Amino acid sequence: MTIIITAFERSPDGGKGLARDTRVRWALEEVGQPYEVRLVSFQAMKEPAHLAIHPFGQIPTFEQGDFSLFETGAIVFHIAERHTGLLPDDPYARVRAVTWMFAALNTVEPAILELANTKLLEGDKPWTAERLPLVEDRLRTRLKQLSAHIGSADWLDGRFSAGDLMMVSVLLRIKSAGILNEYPNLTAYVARGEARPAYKRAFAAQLAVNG
Ligand code: GTB
Repeated sequence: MTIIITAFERSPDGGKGLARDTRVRWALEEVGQPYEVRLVSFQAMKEPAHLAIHPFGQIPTFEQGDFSLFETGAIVFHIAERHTGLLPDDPYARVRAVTWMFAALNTVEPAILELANTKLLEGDKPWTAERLPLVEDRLRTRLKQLSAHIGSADWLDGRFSAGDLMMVSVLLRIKSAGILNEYPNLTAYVARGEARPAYKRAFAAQLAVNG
């Protein structure tokens, strides 16, 4: 049964690959599963047909026949569970990889989103000049901890896993912000993710739509 994902009809990032369909495309490319994409407008995302598969009216979604999913964590986990290549066989290594997926989404991504929101949504507010350094320092705390964990390793826990896919995807959001460059091993970690052939195919596919 064909896998269909949804993505922005036109991503506001103009093809930088920062919208969250890229991580789903990447996961599908890693496990060698073909997929189709249904492009949706901002308006269509809020209409009943889309709300039936995504209660919050967002992208991406995943459909296969009658089955549908939303939330990139759940989608990437489902892909990784059903196909080989993204989760180790050893049950303990497997749950550690899943732990890193949660860590990416629950511990690192919120600090990155807080910075993005402070700059993009509150940049013109009178308190932003005072608040921004606090938000940046909270993110630095997380990046420093992550950097200490990775050290000189290539990946978070042995071989590349869905945990790395999610962590690299999350960190890509701050690649151009400068703050990531304060942690050279994290910059190198993100570059290793971007160098994977599966990532390159995913990036090219979204660029073909948004570039
Ligand atoms: N927790 C959900 C998940 O992981 O699936 C979050 C999904 C989400 O935020 N989707 C966004 C969306 O549909 C697109 S990815 N937004 C439309 C809406 O809420 O109405 C977030 C995103 C958007 C744009 C950029 N960009 O332009 O750089 C980057 C990331």
